[in-house]
Amino acid sequence: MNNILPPGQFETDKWPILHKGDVFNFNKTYWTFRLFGEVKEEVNLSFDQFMSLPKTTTAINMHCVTTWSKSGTVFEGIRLSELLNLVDLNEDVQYIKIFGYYNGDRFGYSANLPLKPLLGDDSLFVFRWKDETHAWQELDPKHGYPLRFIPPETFYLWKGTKWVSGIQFMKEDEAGFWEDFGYSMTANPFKEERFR
Ligand SMILES: Nc1nc2c(c(=O)[nH]1)N[C@H]1C(S)=C(S)[C@@H](COP(=O)(O)O)O[C@H]1N2
Ligand SMILES: [Mo]
Repeated sequence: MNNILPPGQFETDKWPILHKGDVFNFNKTYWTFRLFGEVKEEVNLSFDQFMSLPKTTTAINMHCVTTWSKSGTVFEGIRLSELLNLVDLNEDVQYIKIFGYYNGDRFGYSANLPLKPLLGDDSLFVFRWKDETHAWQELDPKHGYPLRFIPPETFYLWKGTKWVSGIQFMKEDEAGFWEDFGYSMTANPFKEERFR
C-alpha cells in the first residue's frame, strides 16, 4: 500500500469524528438501500440482503480535508462493484452520488464521485474495522453505523458518506452536499484538490 502522506496532511492514530447533523439512529425494520437514477430498473435492498452480499477486507488510508490522515486501517465491507452486479445501468453512466442520512432526512447528505475509480477492493461499504491498536470492532454510530462508504485514498474522506441510504447513477457529474458549499468535485488529496 502507498504510505506516502499527501501534501498538507499529518498522520493521526486516532480516528476523529466529523459530520453535520445528528447521529443516525439505525432501525433494521425500516432500513433500505436504494439503487436509482440512470438504471433500467430501481433496486431496493433490505439490510439483510445488503449484508448477504460477498465481503472484502482491505487496508485503506483515510485523508480528511481538515488535514488529518489515518493510514492502514483495515476495513471489512461490501465492494461497490458488488452492488453494480444488481443493476442494469443505462449507457454512459460515469458518475454516482452516494447518499446518506442528515438529521433524519434519508437523502440529506450526498457525495459525488466518478464511477470508474471505484471498481476495486478499496471502495467499500464498511461495517467493521481494526488497526494496530484496535481489534475488530463494529463501526461506532458516530462513524456511520450500520454502514458507511470509505472511498479509495485518492479522494478526501468527505466523499465517504456515513449512514448510507443509496446510490444515484448519473451521466453527468453533479455536486453533492459539501461540493455545493464550494468543496472540490474531484477531491484528490495528492493534488490538494480541496476547494473548487
Ligand atoms: N451522512 C454523512 N456522511 C458524512 C458526513 C456527514 O455530515 N453526513 N461528513 C463527511 C465528512 S466531511 C467527513 S470528513 C467524514 C468523516 O468521517 P469520520 O467521522 O468517520 O472520520 O464523513 C463524511 N461523511
Ligand atoms: Mo470533512
